[in-house]
Amino acid sequence: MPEFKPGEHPHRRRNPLTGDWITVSPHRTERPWKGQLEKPPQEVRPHYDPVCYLCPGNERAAGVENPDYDETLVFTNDFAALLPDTPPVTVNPHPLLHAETQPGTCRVICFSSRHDLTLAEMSVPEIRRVIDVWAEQAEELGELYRWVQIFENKGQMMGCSNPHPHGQVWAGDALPNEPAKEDAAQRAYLETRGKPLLLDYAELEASAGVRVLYENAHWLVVVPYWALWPFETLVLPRRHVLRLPELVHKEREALAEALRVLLIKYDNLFETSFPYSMGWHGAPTGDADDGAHWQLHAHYYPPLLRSATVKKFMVGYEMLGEPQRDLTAEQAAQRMRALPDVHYKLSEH
Ligand code: H2U
Ligand code: ZN
Repeated sequence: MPEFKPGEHPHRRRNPLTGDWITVSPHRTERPWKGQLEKPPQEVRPHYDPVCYLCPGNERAAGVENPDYDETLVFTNDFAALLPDTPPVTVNPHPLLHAETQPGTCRVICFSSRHDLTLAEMSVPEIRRVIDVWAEQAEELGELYRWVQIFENKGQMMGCSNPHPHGQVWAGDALPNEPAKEDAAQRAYLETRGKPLLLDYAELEASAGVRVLYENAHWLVVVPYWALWPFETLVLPRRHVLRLPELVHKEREALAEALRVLLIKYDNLFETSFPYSMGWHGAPTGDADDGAHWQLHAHYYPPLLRSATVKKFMVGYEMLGEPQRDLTAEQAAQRMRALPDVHYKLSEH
């Protein structure tokens, strides 16, 4: 038998946060560059769009008018998926039929009053402001609910309804599937190894270097070993932090720098406004334990594979078996590391 080469032989990698496996098929790696790839026309958006429901002063559904804000804006989603006045009930008439209600709330966060910006094109102080709002929301809603999910859906490809830079927060009393898996895995790791899983992982990645695409004194951005999306990344603090509100001033500044570089690299990859879903995971709030097995982190899940228009489909084997990728995490990290950290729109061609 030949010696195993992870860059050549099909193999499976295990996600220690969820226990899920992914198939890696590096021998199939896409012919790197099939000549010039067509770019989608660059969209030019106005600073203010009179029909945008997120722009300052405009009317939203239900006839509410947005204030004339100039930095960020937070409001309760007019079509919230979770509602606070839901009675707590479990229905379980048969082991096969099990449901429970979940009181909660949903909010929308505008990252900027400017309709034409994205986080990738915002300055460090402007991104820092968004981080502060995320932390405020995590703090405020964490006092009311067990799980506060801060996220951003960016781009039409991800089903985002409006290009105005914004994210969402959904908060509820249940621990959803993904954080529930991460909770169990991190708890078990701390019990057996005596250290938080993702703190150990950050140290491992920092010393290996091969999957790191950006680092500063407080943060590490990596393509995780077990990434399933081609250019998936994980943003990790270098010290033990349970939740966003705990981040101190210089950590928030450094995070704004890290996110800015990451998002610029993403846009530069295919010279397009890069679509993704991202979100923060931190210790649940109000559990009996202190959540010390948790480590704060952000996941970025971008769908693009080969160009501004070619996305990866999670279908077939991936729906029925398990996710599969061609490009290895190491190759993706190398590609991203090599990209400039000046936004393509600002650099001379
Ligand atoms: P996306 O990020 O997925 O496009 O969602 C934007 C949210 O804005 C969506 O959840 C809400 C939608 O319910 N929304 C309002 O709260 N008010 C409106 O007037 C339109 C959209
Ligand atoms: Zn707008």
